[in-house]
Amino acid sequence: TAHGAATAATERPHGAQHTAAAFAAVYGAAPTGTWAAPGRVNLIGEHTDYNDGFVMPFALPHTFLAAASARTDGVLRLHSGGADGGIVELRIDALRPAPQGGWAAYPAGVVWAMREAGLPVGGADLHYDSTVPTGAGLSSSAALEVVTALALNDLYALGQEPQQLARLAQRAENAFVGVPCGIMDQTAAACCTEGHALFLDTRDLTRRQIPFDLAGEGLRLLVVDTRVKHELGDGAYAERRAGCERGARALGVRALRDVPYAHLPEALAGLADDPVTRATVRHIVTENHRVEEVVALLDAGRTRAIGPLLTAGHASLRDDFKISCRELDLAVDTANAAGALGARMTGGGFGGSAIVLVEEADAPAVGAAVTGAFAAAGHAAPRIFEAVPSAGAHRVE
Ligand code: GAF
Repeated sequence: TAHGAATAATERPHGAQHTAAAFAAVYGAAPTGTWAAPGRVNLIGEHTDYNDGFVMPFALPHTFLAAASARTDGVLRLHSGGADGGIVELRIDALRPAPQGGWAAYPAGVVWAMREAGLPVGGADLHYDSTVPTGAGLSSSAALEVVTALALNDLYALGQEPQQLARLAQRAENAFVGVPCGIMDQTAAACCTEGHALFLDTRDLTRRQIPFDLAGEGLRLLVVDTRVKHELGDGAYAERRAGCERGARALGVRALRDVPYAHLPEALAGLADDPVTRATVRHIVTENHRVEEVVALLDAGRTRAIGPLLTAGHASLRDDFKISCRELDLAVDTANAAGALGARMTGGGFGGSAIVLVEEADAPAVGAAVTGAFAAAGHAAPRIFEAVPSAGAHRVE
């Protein structure tokens, strides 16, 4: 199928050997090792992770690769195969959090967060290659942070568990880069396992790997990258986050996770004079409930039955949380009309990607319908590929 070909073409254009060879060309010696961390899609549980709620991402086969060696002089050198501008050279004792542009802030922030945590990390040379689409809502930033954290963890024998590396990566993004994200994306990059979705409670960080063998069940999960660029740093994300905190305060709870689904009608009645906060609360409480319903269905082996919950989640993000856009709505509506089992936007919103659950036999027609609808509406062609639940961060060589 067309999307199958797209997957094959984008998954591994480089590979670890290419990345190690590129490192040697840039720095003049072979690297000590090469590490990988994946992008993700979120199956269900959107904007719940900063409300102490539930999420269920899985890892994509698309990864950030880092070839790396330690240095003894406290210098950090960063080079990316995908970015212009040569080597970025920094002194690790001079790293300071500041709103800063550019890709190098993410790995530099990880080194800063490790030093802040008192970990004995030193300098390093790193070269990166990536097959994770950027700005597509597929967590390329978290993949970059986590692959850096894992490489340094191994090079300096820091002894951090994957979830601790995810925490350090989130701290880098929150405090150094200045994006107020939750813990979902970094945990997905660090902790996902092949063939599973990761059910994560973001309050206590307990997690469960839920078997999610789409191919084995004759299903496909398509990613539709709308190519509408989303930007987490643009203020809308922080605004939604503040709205959730306002809701929790108004309801007298620590976080919106503490509003039981069964008490939603009373909670909403108490917010009758504030329609924006009311809709915000309704999204978070119903979304947490949808995650629990999806988990119950997957545990019962009823994968096809999650489709309507995905679509309901999209409606909630569109109508209550107000973070969808025309292209995402078109992808979801067209896919469903063409016979998908369910579809929703995934990730932070305002662009990026949608996911579509579909019978294997219907995948080509559904993909073609979405492509056709985008052309008819005058939108740029979407990039459609298949998402196969893949491994979390690991050492490659
Ligand atoms: C972005 C953030 F980085 C995550 O923490 C999460 O809030 C997500 O948006 C929405 O579910 O990916």
